[in-house]
Amino acid sequence: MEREQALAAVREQLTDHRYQHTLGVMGTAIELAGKYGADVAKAELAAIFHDYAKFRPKEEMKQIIIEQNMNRDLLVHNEELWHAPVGAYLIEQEAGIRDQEVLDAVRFHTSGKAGMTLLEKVIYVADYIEPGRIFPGADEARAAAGRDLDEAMKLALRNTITFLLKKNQAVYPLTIEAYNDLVLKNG
Ligand code: DGI
Ligand code: FE
Ligand code: FE
Ligand code: FE
Repeated sequence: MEREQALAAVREQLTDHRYQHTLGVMGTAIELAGKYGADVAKAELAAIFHDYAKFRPKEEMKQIIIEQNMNRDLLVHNEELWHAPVGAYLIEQEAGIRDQEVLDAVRFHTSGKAGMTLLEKVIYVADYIEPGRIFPGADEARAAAGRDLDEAMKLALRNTITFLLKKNQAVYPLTIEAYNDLVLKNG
């Protein structure tokens, strides 16, 4: 799919603010893919579609999780997690995206997981460091992304987990597994 067509499809689904975020993720993902040797076209497509389901009604997402036999654990965790796997499903259904690597990059962009592919890491990190992200820790992760993609992943995961713990929220198992995987492999 061409960039303009993909952006038009996504724009209808998002608020202006979230669309601007998506443009930021697209630019950052293209940069990271070029730097680390991921497929730039796939990174662009996954970035454009990564938040496609962000504003779907909670009930619709819940129904898709049940009907498509996604991990039932999702339902007891924060619904912020749902738009990633539901998005992967909907962009195949509604936008005809068939590339499994692209679909997985969307599927795991919020939780992460152990053993992420280069493309999945590019999207996860781009989502965290795109220029519109101004939360504490974003600059540190940005600097790390210039040196080492795994280091940036680890920082983003650590900050996300710390943020959840401070808010007394549960941490989704895949997020912990993503973090442990990087620490056990790279220290
Ligand atoms: O959709 P975005 O805002 O661009 O970013 P995202 O898809 O990374 O979603 C971030 C939100 O998801 C943020 O509010 C924290 C939440 N989140 C990420 N990992 C976990 C999580 N929430 C819970 N409860 N558990 C997690 O492991
Ligand atoms: Fe998201
Ligand atoms: Fe994220
Ligand atoms: Fe996002």
